[in-house]
Amino acid sequence: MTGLKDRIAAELAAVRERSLACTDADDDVLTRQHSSLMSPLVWDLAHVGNYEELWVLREVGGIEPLRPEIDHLYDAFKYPRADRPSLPLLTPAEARKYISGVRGRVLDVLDRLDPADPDPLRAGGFVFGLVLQHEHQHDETMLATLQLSRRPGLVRDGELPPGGAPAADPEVHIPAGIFSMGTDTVAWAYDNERPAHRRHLPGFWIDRHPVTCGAYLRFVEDGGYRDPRWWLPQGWEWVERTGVDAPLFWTRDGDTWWRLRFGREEPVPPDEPVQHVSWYEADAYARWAGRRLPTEAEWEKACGGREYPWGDAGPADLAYRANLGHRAARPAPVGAYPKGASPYGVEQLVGDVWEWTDSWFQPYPGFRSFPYKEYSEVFFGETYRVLRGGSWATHPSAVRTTFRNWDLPIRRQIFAGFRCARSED
Ligand code: AVJ
Ligand code: FE
Repeated sequence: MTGLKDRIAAELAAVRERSLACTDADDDVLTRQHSSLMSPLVWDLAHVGNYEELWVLREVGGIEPLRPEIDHLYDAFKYPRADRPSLPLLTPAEARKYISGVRGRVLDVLDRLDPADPDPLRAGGFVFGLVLQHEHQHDETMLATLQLSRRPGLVRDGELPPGGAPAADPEVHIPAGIFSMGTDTVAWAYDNERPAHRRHLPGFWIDRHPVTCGAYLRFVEDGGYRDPRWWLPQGWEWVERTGVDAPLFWTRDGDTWWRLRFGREEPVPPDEPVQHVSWYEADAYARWAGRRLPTEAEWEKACGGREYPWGDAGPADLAYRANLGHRAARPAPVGAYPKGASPYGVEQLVGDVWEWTDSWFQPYPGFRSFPYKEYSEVFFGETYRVLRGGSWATHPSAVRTTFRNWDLPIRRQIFAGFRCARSED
């Protein structure tokens, strides 16, 4: 079991390197509120350390609070994001010192861990998986904040494989039948992914690839944002109230469409999955196209029942399987990952863009909150829509085919797109 501890230690080091890279900026950039939707970056930085302190040091390690007076500042439920810049937050230097102090003690707790301990926080190193995934999720949130800040230069941007030729059959048929949804066996899966349960689905068709910017542009140019036929009533109300007429960060200049990406203007790339669309936009596009969004059950069935669409093997050969882990700062063109296809031949399910589904974020039958209600349970209901599959910004340890993300149907700053589905005739 030393293999597991070594892996955890390496992953903890890697995620911290990533968080520090996302916050390698002047104090002014870190303490300013770039958008009322987001926290100042320095809040996310100290919050991940505080979360690690609460769960690893206090809960598992039995260690006394290091700085009990700051807990309330980093409780995500205490103050709305818009109010966080006026709180007496740790400065960037204090935050870095605090989180590294926490981390040193966390490594001591890891050293003493017995992964065979049946306590559910300790078994298989669960609590370390919890804090690792939490920090990666906040790193993705920080990237969304940086994108909203419209600042150039802060974000790593590498090469991606080229796209493929247009698919001969752009839709894939998934036959009717029972499949197993969710998991009992993935060690670090969240409570909302559990328990595994059987579901029957009628046969359906699902897009081989996510919807591209080029396809989405046809909806825009066909007057999709001016025609209430395509929109649910609340979606149409949102269009009228906000005046949106294209994905977030898109602008038109004569006949050319541009998109702003981390402070740089670029022509909208026709073959890239569209991102920065709300659930309402995804839903309206699907209706315009004579289709619908897949349910999350359909999306998960299309993955073929493995931890990643291409198999259960970890992300060792990820570079040619999926665009995850912030290799570049954008989705890859469609067709870039034939080796990442699911057994059904559905591509780019994991990575590139989070995919909106038709489903509300609801508990699975037999759900039990663990280790705390505020991770999943307080969000269940008909308020949040489920997203699946992770984006280019998602780390492979923080996504899998059973992973469930959720957000309000108006949200567009996340790296979210979609694919379409349709029922059998
Ligand atoms: C699962 C991405 C919706 O960011 O609100 C971070 C993850 N939970 N800290 C969020 C999370 C607690 C969560 N999402
Ligand atoms: Fe958090």
